[in-house]
Amino acid sequence: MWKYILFYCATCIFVNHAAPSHSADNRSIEKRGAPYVVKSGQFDFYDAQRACIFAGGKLAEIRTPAEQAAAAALGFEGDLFIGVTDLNVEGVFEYVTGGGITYDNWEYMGSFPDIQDCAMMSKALNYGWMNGNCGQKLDGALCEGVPEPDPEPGVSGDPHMRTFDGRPYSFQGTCWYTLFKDCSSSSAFEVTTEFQPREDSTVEHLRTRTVSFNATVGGEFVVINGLDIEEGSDGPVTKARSIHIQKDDTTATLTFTSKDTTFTLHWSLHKHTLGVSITGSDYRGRLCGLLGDADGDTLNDFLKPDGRVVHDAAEFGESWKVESKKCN
Ligand SMILES: [Ca+2]
Ligand SMILES: [Ca+2]
Repeated sequence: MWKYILFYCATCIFVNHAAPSHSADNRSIEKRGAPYVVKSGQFDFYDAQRACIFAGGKLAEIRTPAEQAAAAALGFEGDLFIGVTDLNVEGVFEYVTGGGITYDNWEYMGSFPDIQDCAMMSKALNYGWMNGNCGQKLDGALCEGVPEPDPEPGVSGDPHMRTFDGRPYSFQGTCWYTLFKDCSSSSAFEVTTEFQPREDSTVEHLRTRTVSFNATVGGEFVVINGLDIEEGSDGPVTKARSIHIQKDDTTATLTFTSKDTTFTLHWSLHKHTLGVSITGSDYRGRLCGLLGDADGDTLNDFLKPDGRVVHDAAEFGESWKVESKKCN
């Protein structure tokens, strides 16, 4: 299973390697405010510890009033475990990774402190600390040191584009280009996108954005221009539809499946972003276009239609221009 997400924004396109979720920990909801991250979920203390470690950090070890204030500023709901316990020596609170605590903000030491050994931060106590049962399921974990997702969605400016294999590059084309297509002999599908200059674009400094895209699967096609959808086919559609579309006021999601692979395009008109996620392996190394070949190797991504791999982003980008299609 492999999965990628591509984003177009006003001036940028990038693909995020979204890791598939394998565990309940990883599926937890996240609320972020440096240096802390809330992992929401029905966690006991040990689940909470795992959730933070799984995310690349640890349970929050609050050491100063400023850190306490930063944690409280997250404004989370409910009660969250933090990295403070007296599991080792009753009555001696330590950070979970070691060392006696240098700061505390206890509001309540529990009704049975001898058997209550794990600290939580509670909204009901104005984010003061409460000593409680380690096995109790709370509302989540307060983690620290959790790295930012890489790359961050919504970054503007460079890089403008990122391939399926994660290569970032800048390319400001105008008109229609092949975003990705089936490059095997079956040529089962092709997705093209139209770029147009933004309002703030100048002759010296061309800045373009995606305004529409076209998915063709077999004889069937869908054009999404803004949020106007045009559908059609070359001939009578004798089988079930290949392309499925869901739309609301500002976004459209288009999916199609070929062999074992499902392609999902998330279009946001407001941000001019287009995300592409892929599940399946049959097209590994068999795609081509602006998003590269998706074989897992970043270095060979600038593959032109003539089969040559180049280093120049502009040369690569322009090689995928669809000359036969007229601009709007
Ligand atoms: Ca205790
Ligand atoms: Ca590649």
